[in-house]
Amino acid sequence: MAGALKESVIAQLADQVESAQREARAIAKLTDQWPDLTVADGYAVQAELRRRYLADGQRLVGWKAGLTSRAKMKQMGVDQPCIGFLTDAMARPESSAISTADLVHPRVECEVAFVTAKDLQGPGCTAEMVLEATDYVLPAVEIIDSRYAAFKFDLASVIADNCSSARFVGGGRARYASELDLRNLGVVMEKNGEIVAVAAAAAVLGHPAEAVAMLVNVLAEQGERLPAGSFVMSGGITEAIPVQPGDSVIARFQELGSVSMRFVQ
Ligand code: OOG
Ligand code: MG
Repeated sequence: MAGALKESVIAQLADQVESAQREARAIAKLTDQWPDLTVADGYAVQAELRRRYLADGQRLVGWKAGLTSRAKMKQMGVDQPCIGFLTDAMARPESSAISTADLVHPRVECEVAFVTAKDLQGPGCTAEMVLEATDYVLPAVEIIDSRYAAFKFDLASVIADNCSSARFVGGGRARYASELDLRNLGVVMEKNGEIVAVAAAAAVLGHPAEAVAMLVNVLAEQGERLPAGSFVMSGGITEAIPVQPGDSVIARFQELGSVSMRFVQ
């Protein structure tokens, strides 16, 4: 690829992000050091991270779309969505206590998650194709944690940091997408008993299945497809809310039940 960073540089950048993730330490965004870092370079770093985590025994369970709602793009000052990978090591059970000791500055966001029953392959994947391939949907909360100082980044840097992926909790009630009006599905996020965010799933690219289609098309650019049985989060519907030890969070989804968790040291 013209202008793409050398493999040795990609490996060096992956070293920086990997140690920041493993040690829960904030680092300068990669573009401070490499101002010409492109989105493609960011995905090359992310792919190297994925290769390392899988080589280390983690299992790939799915993918996430990020920066798919106006609220999120505005909050983060980025104007395009991104994708990231999810492994079993990031999953936490519903209603559990989640430690923040191994996170830098966690934030929570409500998302609609899809579980696929058929392979999806881009380019040209559409929301209709996603819905056709979907087994069921369920509510999820993603705990994101940028490894960049002050949670500030640009698109290439956040992609290299696996789109801020850290933890995720799926739960509530699984439902067939065909039985729901996913566009108008409302969500309410409560922290310590107070409502901190309210929105409808249409905030995600007009329909959350559009976000999954986008994800499949980005995977295709990397020569990959989304295999049947994947768990896919479609992106924060509301802005992300910071959490600290002692906080309890409940995300209530219309038709899909709720997902709760608390945070401990
Ligand atoms: C990037 C991750 C965004 C979402 O759902 O929008 C994301 C970030 O905001 O740190 O996961
Ligand atoms: Mg998210």
